Amino acid sequence: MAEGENKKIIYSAVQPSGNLTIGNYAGAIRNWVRLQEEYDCFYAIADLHAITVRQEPEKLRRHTLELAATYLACGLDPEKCALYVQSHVPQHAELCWVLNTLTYVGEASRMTQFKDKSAKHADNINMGLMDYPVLMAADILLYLADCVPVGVDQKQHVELARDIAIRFNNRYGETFRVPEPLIRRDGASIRSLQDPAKKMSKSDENPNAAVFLSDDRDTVLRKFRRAVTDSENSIRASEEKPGVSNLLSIYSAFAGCTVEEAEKTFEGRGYGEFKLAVGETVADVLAPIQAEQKRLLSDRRYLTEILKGGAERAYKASRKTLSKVYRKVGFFQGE
Ligand code: ATP
Ligand code: LTN
Repeated sequence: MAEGENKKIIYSAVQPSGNLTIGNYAGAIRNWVRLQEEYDCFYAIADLHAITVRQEPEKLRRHTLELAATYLACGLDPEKCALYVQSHVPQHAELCWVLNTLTYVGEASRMTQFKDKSAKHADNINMGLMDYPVLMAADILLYLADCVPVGVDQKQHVELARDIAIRFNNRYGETFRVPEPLIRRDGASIRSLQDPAKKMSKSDENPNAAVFLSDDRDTVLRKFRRAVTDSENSIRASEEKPGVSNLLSIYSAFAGCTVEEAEKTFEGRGYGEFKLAVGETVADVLAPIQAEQKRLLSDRRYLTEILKGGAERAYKASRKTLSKVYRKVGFFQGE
């Protein structure tokens, strides 16, 4: 990038809704670490989003601090990016309100995640669940983000954020930048180890479906040993082999190679050996992250300071956008 040229802005977040899975790592955080070297990055802990499904207050608080420690342990550097808790910056909820008036109930109710979560939490289809992508649009647009690194499952939400930005700009004049989703070819959609038709999710009821960043080596190896494959005994990626394809993409994300290279590595080998190798590769990456996370969690004062500093940066960056929005929509802001 040429000297003096403004750096691109990156925005992303994860909900503190439980232990992170290797899907969150491969699809999101791993990429954030790379991006912080070159861009202005804002990475939030999306607690406002998390309460759209029921959370126990004490657990939510604990998961928030654990997620902050995970961010740092995965290599995010608070000098290079703003790491903060979404609810510490009131502009998110404020902009969301304005954007709600530009979003149609029809389009929000057509979102895949809304339909999935409504089915899963049929006793709690609350307004927040439907508003979820609008709050996400507010997150992204507040910082005038150029790119949003996420897994495939969030692409539709980023597209809605784009539509809302364009709609606002058309109605009130150029205000928001129209963001692009940034989705990696590999690792962007890690599937459940028990049912590869589903994405690996931190809130799956089946404990063997997901590998958590906090799982110890034996647990990781056991979960991979039990992973669903097929009866063919041939290690190649293909639509008819969702279990094996998933293991190959996990391996490629954690070993730092392409799926084609992974196929070559395991050519002619048996499933047992393959699963063990995938498990070992994942466990090797997780071990130093776990050690660092544990160390960080024993220093809550430090974590609190980092989050405070991140929130101050985020506050400053987003305040300008919000007051511009308030002016554009016609809110009186004093003579
Ligand atoms: P929940 O189960 O509580 O809905 P989740 O596991 O789906 O949570 P999120 O907090 O919604 O996790 O997602 C955080 C980030 O991780 C997003 O960028 C999302 O796209 C990415 N992500 C989540 N699951 C996967 C997956 N299985 N493969 C790749 N990326 C994923
Ligand atoms: N909904 C996202 C988390 C999230 C997010 C965002 C991601 C909240 N706000 C803004 C990107 C940009 C998820 O991954 N479930």
